[in-house]
Amino acid sequence: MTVKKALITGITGQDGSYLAEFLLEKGYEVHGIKRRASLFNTQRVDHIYQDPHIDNARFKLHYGDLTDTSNLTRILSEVKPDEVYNLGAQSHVAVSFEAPEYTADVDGIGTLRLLEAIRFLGLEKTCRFYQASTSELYGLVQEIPQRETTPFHPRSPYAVAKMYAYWITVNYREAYGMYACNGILFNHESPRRGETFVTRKITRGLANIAQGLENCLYMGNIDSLRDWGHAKDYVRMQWMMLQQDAPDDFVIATGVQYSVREFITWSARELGIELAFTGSDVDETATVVSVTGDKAPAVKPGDVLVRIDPRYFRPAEVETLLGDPTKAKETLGWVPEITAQEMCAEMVAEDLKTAKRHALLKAHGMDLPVSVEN
Ligand code: NDP
Ligand code: GDR
Repeated sequence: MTVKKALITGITGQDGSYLAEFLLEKGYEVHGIKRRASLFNTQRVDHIYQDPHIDNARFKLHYGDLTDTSNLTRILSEVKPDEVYNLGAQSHVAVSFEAPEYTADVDGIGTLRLLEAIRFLGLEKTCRFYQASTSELYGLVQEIPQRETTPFHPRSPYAVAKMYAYWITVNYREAYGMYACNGILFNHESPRRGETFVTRKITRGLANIAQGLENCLYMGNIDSLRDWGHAKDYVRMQWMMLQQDAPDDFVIATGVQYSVREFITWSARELGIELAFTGSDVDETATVVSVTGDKAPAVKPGDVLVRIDPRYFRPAEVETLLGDPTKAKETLGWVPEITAQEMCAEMVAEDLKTAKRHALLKAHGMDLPVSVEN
């Protein structure tokens, strides 16, 4: 039996790591592109690393970058993958306002570079292509809930770059008959979520506060509404999209929406902390009403755990996102298995373990710096 080969850009990211695990379990040979960094950046995939010196290693990393055409072409010509998952991106919306040109280069033109390299190498009829599209395309929403037919109105340099990537993927499908799909994924999170995205910032920040490592969590727009799913559920869907008879684009979402404020409330409750929100706009705060159990020894009633810092407001905000995953359910039989609350509990539990380790070291005079840049 021939082993299928997959190439994942962004393999060191949240989704890339879960997708690599998933594909290895399915028997694939998994190749990933990692960026050169001055420190190790493979923490999310270290547990599935296979020594390349052993026979039949099925997990291989290649140095590369979505800004480097010749590098992408060489890797594709060496690997000749059956499936390419383009997950690599400057994926932070707020950062895209600070680095718009780089974001456009990586997230927009990077997608073109990959597609064109596939075509240039004559792989367009054999290689299936998945593009990590996003609910941010809907931006200023034209319809609630958002589905595949809802018009786009991107609200950030990130979303505009991703809009180019969306359409160039459709274009290569129509122009060259490529099997190319867009997954329009709504927010999905996990304990492996980057520390500066809102859910992880909250679970990690509150766990640190619970253990006395930080004092206060500074947030942006906590009225913002999102449709949050679990990354594990969503990477399964990325693979399913490439196993159909014909390529198509799908919204992947849970169909349920919550506010950032609700996510803060759930996270605090996982730590035994009950919060009361008072004030409004930049003066809104969350104060501790009660603490039960032993998960938050450093917190007491009356402490202010959350404040607003306008630094985290965005020049243009996406206030509300809610997806309609009907097409994915009906066509692919996909339903998410993990709820937002279950995911929140898992994230808090993982961040609490780390915070406890840090607190223990601190108690023994081995004070490790806790990065709070967010
Ligand atoms: P992450 O930010 O966790 O991972 C991004 C990955 O892209 C990392 O491996 C990163 O490498 C890599 N990368 C960044 N810049 C480059 C570059 N110039 N060349 C090559 N690789 C690069 O994102 P997620 O895993 O959360 O998301 C995966 C994809 O899905 C992204 O494209 C994102 O925009 C999109 N998306 C995500 C959603 C979500 O809610 N998570 C929802 C919808 C879409 P390094 O580790 O070195 O930084
Ligand atoms: P988003 O995710 O912009 O939706 O993009 P993020 O978690 O960054 O923000 C969600 C919402 O929370 C609000 N918010 C804050 N966000 C951050 N990061 N930090 C804060 O302090 C804060 N306070 C409030 C934001 O304003 C926003 O409304 C993510 C990324 O994964 C994209 O790559 C992906 O395409 C989309 O999800 C779908």
